[in-house]
This record gives sequence, C-alpha cells and structure tokens, in this order.
Amino acid sequence: MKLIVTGGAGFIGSNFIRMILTSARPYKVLNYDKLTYAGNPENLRDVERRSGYDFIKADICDTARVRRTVSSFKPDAIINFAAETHVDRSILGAADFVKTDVFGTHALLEAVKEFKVPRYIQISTDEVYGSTEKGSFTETSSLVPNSPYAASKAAGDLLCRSYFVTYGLPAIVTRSSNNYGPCQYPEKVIPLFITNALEGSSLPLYGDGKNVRDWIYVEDNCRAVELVLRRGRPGEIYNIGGGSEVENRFLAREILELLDKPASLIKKVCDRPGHDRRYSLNSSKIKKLGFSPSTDFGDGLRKTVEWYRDNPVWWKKLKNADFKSYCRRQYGSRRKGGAAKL
Ligand code: NAD
Ligand code: TDX
Repeated sequence: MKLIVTGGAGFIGSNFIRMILTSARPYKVLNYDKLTYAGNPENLRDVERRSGYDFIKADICDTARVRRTVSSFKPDAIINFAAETHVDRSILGAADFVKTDVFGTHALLEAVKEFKVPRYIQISTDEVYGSTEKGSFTETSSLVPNSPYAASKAAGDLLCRSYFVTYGLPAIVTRSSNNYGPCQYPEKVIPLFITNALEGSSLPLYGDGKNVRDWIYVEDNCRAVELVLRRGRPGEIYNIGGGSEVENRFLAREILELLDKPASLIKKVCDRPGHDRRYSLNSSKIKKLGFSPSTDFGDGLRKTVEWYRDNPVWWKKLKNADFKSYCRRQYGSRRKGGAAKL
C-alpha cells in the first residue's frame, strides 16, 4: 500500500511512520513535511534508510506542489498529520493555524478529488468538541471549539465532511485525545515538565492545576490510525481516547516523583485564556473496529520520562534561543498576571 503521510516529521507522524515501516505489512511511504519548528528529521533517523521510505520537504498549502506530488506518487491513501498544533501559540497568533489547518486541508482534499485517491484520513483532535465537566463526547457531539487551534482543526474536519457529502470523497476523520511519548516537541506539557525537571527549572502549572486531559500513549493512537486506514468507513469519524483522565497537578507531581525531584519545582502561573477544563472521549465506535489502548498511563509515563532522560541530545537542541524567546513571551506574560501579549 502506497501512502503519503503529511507532517510525518512531527511527533505523532514520525511515530506512525516508524510503526508502519517496521510492521509486517508492505507499506511504501512518502513523508511530505514542511519542517516547521515542530518538524524534526532526527525523529526518523533510525528508519529513514529503509526501502519504501521517501521524504519531500514541502508545504501542504502549496497547491501546485501537492498536485504534482499526488499525481506522480499515485498513493492508495493520504494521511494528514500536518498541522500547527500548539494551543498557546494559536493564542499568540492564529494566522499559521488558519493557513495550514484549513487551507492546507483544502489543498489536500482538492488533490484527492482530482486524482481520485482511494482514501483520505484527516488526523483531528478531541479539542474540536470543546470542554465538558461531565460525561464524554461521542462522534455526533456538537463542535464547540474554544481556542483558535481547535477552531482551525474543526474547520478542517468540516471541510472533510462536506467533500464526502458533496463529492463522495472517501474522507475519514480521527479525533484522538492528548498523545504523549517519545519525540514530542518540548512546548507540550509532558515533555516541557520532564525536561524542565531534568534541568532543575520550574514546572509552570496553569491556573488551579485541576484541568483534566485524557492521555493516550502515542503508539496506541498510531495503531488506531492504521486500523482506521484499513477498516474505517469513508465519511465516518472515529474518537480515539486513552481512557486515562488525569488532572494537570497530579501529572506534575507524578513526573517529579519519577525523576526524584522536589514538588517545590511546581509553580502556579496565570491561567491560559479560554483554558478548556476537561476533555473526555467516548471511544466505543473505534472499539467496535477492534481497538483498545494497550499502554496503561503509569507505564507510558515512566517509559516517556526514561526516553527524555536517556535522550538529552534530542531535546537540548530544541530548547534553543527561539524556544527560549517563545517561552519568555508565553510565560513572562503569565507571571505578570495577564494574558499573553499578541
Ligand atoms: P507536531 O506539531 O509535533 O507536528 C506537526 C508536523 O506537521 C511537523 O512535522 C511540521 O513540520 C508539519 N507541518 C506543519 N505545517 C505544515 C505544512 N503547512 N505543510 C507540511 N507540513 C507541515 O504535531 P503532532 O502533535 O504530531 O500532531 C499531529 C496531528 O495530530 C495534528 O494534526 C494534530 O492536530 C493532531 N493531534 C495531536 C494531538 C497531540 O496530543 N499531540 C492530539 C490530537 C490530535
Ligand atoms: O506549561 C504548561 N502548563 C500547563 O499547565 C503547558 C504547556 C500546559 N499546561 C496545561 C494546559 C492543558 O490543560 O497542560 C494541559 C495540556 O496542555 P498542552 O500540552 O498544551 O496540550 P492541550 O492544550 O491539551 O492540547 C494538546 O492535546 C490536543 C495538543 O497540543 C493538541 O495538538 C491536541 O490536539
């Protein structure tokens, strides 16, 4: 099976590519990635020489490039992981989110339509449903996105739906909960807290720390995406939850315990504007396809902490001058007690 995987140099995309290149099934993969600050070729060093893997540095918003690539590679499926993904950055400025997550998705859908690609998978997120204090979202719950990131992802999902209904385009959407594991860029809470703790710096906990996220180990999400690729039905949406709902303050304490660091490293900072209180997914539909997560949160967090502890070269390069300047904008304004400046 020939796949174009967009955003394959990022966190989930690279874990997905590694999984399929090392699986028994005969996949060929073209990784189509712009290599933004979040794209990292190091993530695939161990598999990049395998036969059946190729890489192209390109933007999904570049319609002509997308068309040329799809027309010459002739994929059996396109899986779109490419996106701007960090909520806090979308609060600082949403333009790149609208470009990539909406216009980029549109460019891919147009190419799928023109070249009659047999399958298209849009990798989306639980954040499109917004926040809920009680119960869990199903695939038919309303879309109530609260951050510019979530709104741009919801727009991409709706474009997929409209192309299915209008043109019969074989689009499927997956909405997973928060992923964690190796190779996640250290702006996201788990790698940020782990690497800050390893450096002996503070863990900035937003607001009262009682916000809840449902964590899924990245390899579990990748298995679910592959299952959807093989057995999902066009026009359908599949929630992929980890079934591990955890408060952020508990998460921070667990990480510090695993690293034998003091709880005094936790520093409460001003809350994220529009901060969703709780995400929770009902995943019975994907369970019916035969999926269940196999990594328990305790084991997954331990493995993740060990991976960052054992791979300082990987993350120290990323915590560079640009990253520090981003942190100053992000956390400096939070310490002063205001929302981040635009
Ligand atoms: P990431 O930020 O680690 O990686 C994104 C990748 O997309 C990078 O390699 C980047 O270079 C590439 N990219 C960005 N803009 C591009 C463009 N215009 N053209 C081509 N490539 C571009 O993201 P991630 O955490 O791996 O997330 C992957 C997908 O999964 C995203 O669509 C995200 O919305 C979704 N998702 C993520 C999570 C999570 O917890 N990380 C949860 C649910 C859904
Ligand atoms: O420094 C921090 N302190 C803190 O308390 C950061 C970065 C985050 N947090 C809190 C905010 C959230 O409640 O931790 C929680 C998780 O934050 P993020 O890692 O930024 O993830 P989240 O906002 O939940 O979004 C993630 O999950 C859904 C991904 O970034 C998205 O791409 C995905 O769609």
